[in-house]
Amino acid sequence: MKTFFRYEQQALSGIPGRHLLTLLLLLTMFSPGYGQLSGGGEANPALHTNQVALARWQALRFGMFIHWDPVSLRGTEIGWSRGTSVPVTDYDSLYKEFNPVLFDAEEWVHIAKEAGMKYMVLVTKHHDGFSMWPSDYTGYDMAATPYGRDIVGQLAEACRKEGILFGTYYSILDWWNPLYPGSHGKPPKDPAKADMQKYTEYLYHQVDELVEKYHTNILWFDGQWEKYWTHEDGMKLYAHLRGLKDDLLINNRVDKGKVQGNKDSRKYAGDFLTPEQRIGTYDLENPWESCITIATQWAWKPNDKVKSTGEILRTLARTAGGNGNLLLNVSPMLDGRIEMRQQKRLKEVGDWLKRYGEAIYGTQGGPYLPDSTLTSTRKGDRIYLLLLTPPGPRLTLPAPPRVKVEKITLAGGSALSWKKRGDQLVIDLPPSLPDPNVNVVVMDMKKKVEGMETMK
Ligand code: FHN
Repeated sequence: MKTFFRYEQQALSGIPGRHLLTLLLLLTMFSPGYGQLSGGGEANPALHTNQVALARWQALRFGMFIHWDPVSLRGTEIGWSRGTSVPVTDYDSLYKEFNPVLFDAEEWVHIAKEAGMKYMVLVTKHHDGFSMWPSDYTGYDMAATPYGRDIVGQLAEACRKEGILFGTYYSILDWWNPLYPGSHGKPPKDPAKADMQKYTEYLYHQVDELVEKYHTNILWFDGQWEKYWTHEDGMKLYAHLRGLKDDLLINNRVDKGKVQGNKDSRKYAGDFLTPEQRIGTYDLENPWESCITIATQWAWKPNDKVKSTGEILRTLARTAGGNGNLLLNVSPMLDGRIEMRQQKRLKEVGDWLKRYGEAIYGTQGGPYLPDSTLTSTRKGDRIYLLLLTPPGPRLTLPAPPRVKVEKITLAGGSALSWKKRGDQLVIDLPPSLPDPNVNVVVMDMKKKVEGMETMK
C-alpha cells in the first residue's frame, strides 16, 4: 500500500497527499464506472473491476501509447503492411536488422513526463506476431535481433523508477504465428498448421509473462474481432488475468463488445471502453479511453503529418470533459528515438498542463455536456470550463441548479464579473485570453459538485 500511495503522490503531483486519499476514496465511491462495466462479463458476474485501480487510472487522464517494432525499418503500418505493401518474407526478416541502439527508456519516460502524461502503454506484440521482449515461448522476439536487449523490461523499469503507470498492449490475433488460423495479406497461411487451442495456450503463456515478469498494470488487448476468438474466450482470459493480479486493469477488447456504445456493457468483460481515433461519447457510467495517433499512422512513417498542439489540447480537453482518458500514440523511429517534431508537440502540451492541469487530472467530466466550443470538468467544489474556441466578450450557460456560485476566475488570471439572468449565468470575458489554444475558467461553488446532474 505504501508503494501505491508513493506512486500516487508522484503520478498525481500537484494534489497534496492529504487530499489524495480523499480524492481516491471519492473517485472510488462516485467512480462513474461503478455498477456498469462489470469487469468479468456475464460469465463472471461477481468479478467486478478493481475500483481503486480504476479510480487511480481515471484520475491520471492522459497517457502515452507507443506503436513500435521492426516495421519501423520500413516506415509502413505495423501489422497491416505485412503481406500488402511489404512482402511477407521481407516483413518477417526485418527483425534481423532491428538494432535501435539509440533507444533510451529513461529518455522516453522523461518525454512522457514533460508532456504531462501519467501512464504509458507499450505495444509488446502487434498483429505481426513479433515480441518486444525475450519471450520464453517464441524465437521471434527481441533476443533474435542484433540489439538483443529487452525493450519491455527496460521501459517497465524506467516507468517504475519515475512513478509512471506501466501498461502493455497485446494483440490477440497473430497473422505471423502458424497456429493462429487467421491471416492478412498474401500469401495466406497454410490452414493445416492452424490449431487455435495451442495458439490460445501460447497467448496465455505470453500474457502471463507480461503480468508476472514485467508487472504490467494495464493489459490493453486488441485484435479481438476475428471469428477465431469468442466471447467465452474473452471472459475466461479476463478472469484468469485478474486471478494473477487483482488490481490489473484490462480493456474491453479482451472480449467481443463494441469499443463504445454497447446496449449492456455488463455482458462483456473489460474494465474500460476503447473508442479509437475519435473523442469518446460523454459517459459518467462506463469508464472509457480514446486512443488517438499524434500523426496519421500508428507506427512511424517518414514525414507523417503530425497534429498541431492546439488540436491535441482540444482533444485532451474534450476527452476529459466527456469523463474519458486520452491515450495519445507516438511512433518511435527505427533507431529508437522519438522524432523531434513529435517531441516538440508533446512538450507544448506539457507546458499547457503545467499551467492548467488542475482542470484535467483527478477530475470528473461535466457537468456541462461538451459541445464544439466548450467542455467542462469538475473536482471538489470547482467546475472548470475549458474554452475550445474564443467565445467572444461573454459566456452564457445554464446556471447550476441548487448550487450557488461563489467566485469565477480566469485560470491563472483575474476574477471575472458575472451575473445570473433567470436560469442563465452570464460571464464577462476579457478582450484577449491568455492561451492561444484552450483557456480555462474556474467556477468556485458553495459545495461539492461531483454529484451534480448534467446540464445541456
Ligand atoms: O489494427 C490495430 C491498429 O494497428 C492499432 O493498433 C489500433 C490501436 O489500438 N488498433 C487496431 C485497429 O483498431
